[in-house]
Amino acid sequence: MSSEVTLSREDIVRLCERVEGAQTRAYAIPKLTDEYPAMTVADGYAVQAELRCRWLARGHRQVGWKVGLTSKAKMVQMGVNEPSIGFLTSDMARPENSAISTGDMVHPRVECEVAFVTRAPLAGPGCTREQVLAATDYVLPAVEVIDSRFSGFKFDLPSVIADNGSSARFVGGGRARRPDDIDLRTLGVVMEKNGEIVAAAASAAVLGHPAEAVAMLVNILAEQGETLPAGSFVMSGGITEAIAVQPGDCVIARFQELGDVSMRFVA
Ligand code: OOG
Ligand code: MG
Repeated sequence: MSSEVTLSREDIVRLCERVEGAQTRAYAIPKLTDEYPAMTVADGYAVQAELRCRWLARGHRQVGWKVGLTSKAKMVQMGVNEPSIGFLTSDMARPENSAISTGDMVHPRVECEVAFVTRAPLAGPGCTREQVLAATDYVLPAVEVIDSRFSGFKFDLPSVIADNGSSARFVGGGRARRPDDIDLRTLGVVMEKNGEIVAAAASAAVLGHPAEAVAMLVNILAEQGETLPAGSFVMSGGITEAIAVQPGDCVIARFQELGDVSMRFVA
């Protein structure tokens, strides 16, 4: 990590509790840098690590990780110029075609992503796209429902990292494929909301190739002294910009070669 931890242990715990309260009770908070303007990316990850410890201690099961802010569309939308990572737990998963409640989220948005499931462990530094592809069991289409806990969905990198990359829900579906059976750079993706196309892009939007984002994740994990175990579920980052949803909305993400993922939102 190019930055150092500057927050005290007390401040890390305090900020973790603030984020945790906003996540579990679904209310908006000001971005953390309003109070801690000198907060660094390393500070953001220190708060995220504390949050992860608490979720796991409470019995939540980690299923993998997500990479975010990997596409130009997302960086422009959020005003950030560097990717970030966050953890995913089993209770964030929702079945395909299900009704997802918005009452326990602040201001949910949906984005189309390619998800990877690994069959061999991966470790950085220096992890490459080729190593990721060799360790991948299959890829599948997914929709991430992100929910920044920050007012107006406005944040900077240290704040969004502390908020676990806005992770809230995710839905995998469609058709799982072996990574060497398809060209992961050129997959066309269309997001429909209530029958209308609201976003479209190609998978190369994610760092030229979604496996590149997974390699970057593994290298960020290495900086935190972690590896990516076999059997991990990894969301490689929004291909399109994120679209706001509300109760009554029906969303279908259509992926070339990988099929569709649908869900609807209820109060
Ligand atoms: C940060 C999370 C970004 C992605 O796929 O780019 C993300 C946010 O936009 O709230 O998940
Ligand atoms: Mg995402």
